[in-house]
Amino acid sequence: MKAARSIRTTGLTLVGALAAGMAQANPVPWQLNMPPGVTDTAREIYDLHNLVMYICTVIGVLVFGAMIWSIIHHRKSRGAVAAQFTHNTKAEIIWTVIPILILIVMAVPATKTLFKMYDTSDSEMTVKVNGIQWMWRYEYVGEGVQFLSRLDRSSDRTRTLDSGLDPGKVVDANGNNVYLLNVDHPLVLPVDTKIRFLVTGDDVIHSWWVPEFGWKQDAEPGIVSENWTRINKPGIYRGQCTELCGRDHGFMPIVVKAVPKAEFKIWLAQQKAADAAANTAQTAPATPAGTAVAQATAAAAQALAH
Ligand SMILES: [Cu+2]
Repeated sequence: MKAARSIRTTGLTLVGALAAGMAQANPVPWQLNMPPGVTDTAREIYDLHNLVMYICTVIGVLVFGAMIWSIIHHRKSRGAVAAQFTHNTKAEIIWTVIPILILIVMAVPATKTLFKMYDTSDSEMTVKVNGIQWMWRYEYVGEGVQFLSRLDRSSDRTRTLDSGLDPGKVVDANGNNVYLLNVDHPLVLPVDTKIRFLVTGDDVIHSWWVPEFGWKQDAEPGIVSENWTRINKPGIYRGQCTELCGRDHGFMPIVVKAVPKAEFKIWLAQQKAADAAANTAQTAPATPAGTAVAQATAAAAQALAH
């Protein structure tokens, strides 16, 4: 009874979340199926998955139905006598041709989607993703902006042996548990933009995976792999490294913050200004003039931030 109620409540929560069009990638208890995703690619994969699932269900019902019916109706206690023939050409042709047709029906849309997934032409921007033991480096190619993205300090403190801290208490602003799923610097990306990713590894093979985008890409040292995405909805999307890459493999999550285009431009300008200010502060001599330059740059960064 209690379980039934909890399933019902969870179901309602899930329906509510879907109805609100919530772009939150956090898992929900009793969640079924893959996430429909927030990119066209993810949506197509989701639909393909459902199509194949329906076909499998129909085949399963027919095959098991015929088996169960035969077992019951032709059982020995009813006096059934087994037929003695060994070959039936007509039956063999049918059970060869029908599966081939079913496979073709499934392969056509799947291949179309695959071709689309590998087509990185007409990308509007490029992000280089570099897997490092055990963090990610993101570089906005041509913009001069790059940074490291590491496990957030709260998860890191909690996961330390004998920390005595409760993983259940590592939550985001909305109270969702983000233990081992949060980073210090998320990858900020614009929505409605075709973004090409160049994915590589610094030391060992890692794999960059955000389920809501519908694909994952191995990050291999010495090889630059391509992929792309176009995010349709602003939101926070979480992922993980999915290649066993060493001791702290489980501690290199991925967080993508998708924002409207205008907001992204402001963010990028802020990053550039902040980098410039940091460089000036580092290289400028400790003279009143140098300090003035640093202050002016910092002021410019501030102005851009508001
Ligand atoms: Cu890794």
